[in-house]
Amino acid sequence: MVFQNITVEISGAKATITINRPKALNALNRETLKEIKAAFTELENGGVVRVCIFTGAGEKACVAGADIPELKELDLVSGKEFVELGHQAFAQIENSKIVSIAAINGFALGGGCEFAMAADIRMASENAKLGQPEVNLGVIPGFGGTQRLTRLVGRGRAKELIFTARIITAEEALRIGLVEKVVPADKLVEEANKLADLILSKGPLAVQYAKEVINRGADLDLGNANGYEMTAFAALCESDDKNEGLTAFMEKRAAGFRGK
Ligand code: CO8
Repeated sequence: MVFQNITVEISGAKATITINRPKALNALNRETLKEIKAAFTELENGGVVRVCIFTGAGEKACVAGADIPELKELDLVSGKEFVELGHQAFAQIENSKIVSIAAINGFALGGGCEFAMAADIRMASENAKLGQPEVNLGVIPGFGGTQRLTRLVGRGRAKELIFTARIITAEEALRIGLVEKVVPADKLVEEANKLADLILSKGPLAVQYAKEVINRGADLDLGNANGYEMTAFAALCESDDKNEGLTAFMEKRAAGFRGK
């Protein structure tokens, strides 16, 4: 598939999707969202890629938000269609078997921050700036920001950030739990790849089930959430990976997982 606004690189079980509209600071217009969705669907259908890194082209921005000229044209009907497209793309990433890492190089604002929050893990460069500045434009976060930010940093912090449109540094984002790691800008790609490789070295089914159980349990009461964990654990006990992982430990060798 040929894309105009993104690039897709695949190396073994690892993919990198780079949003590539640097002149608009990689802002998400409809076409870009459609391309992200199509590329990710292709990775899922291929069944080979297990970790996907998302990042932005250029030095300045990961993604500076939804595309502002396109936003300006929206009415009730087209506005709903646009938010639905963003929600679908981000929910697909969040719920996928593929683990996602947002490598935040520079600005991740508005829809860009929302994109990063749909990923499983967020790694930021020291110069990254994050925020939900939509109220500056007279709108609210529309790609899940009101909900995912609240779940990540708590209701009070989410409200303070969204009501004031305050842009925060990578350091503050780390402190409040909006990103998991901050690294020097020139090491971001390397560190994101190292993290991807580390995850890829683990039992594939175990990582996949862990993601599913964490996500499904997050919005449930503890009893029901733990029910998911028990079911997933029991299912893994029947897997080749579990047999291989435990045998390898006892034989003091590296495990050769096959994801079965
Ligand atoms: N969309 C389109 N173009 C953009 C965007 C954007 N979000 N952000 C920057 N650009 C463009 C600029 O217009 C400029 O283009 P040009 O050179 O042609 O004038 C170019 O990128 C470079 O930008 P600046 O000159 O402004 O660069 P600065 O370094 O001075 O500033 C900032 C960088 C601070 C990132 C600044 O560009 C900025 O504030 N951008 C807007 C950030 C923002 O408000 N993002 C949120 C957008 S709203 C949103 O994401 C809603 C999500 C939910 C959508 C729901 C749909 C219904």
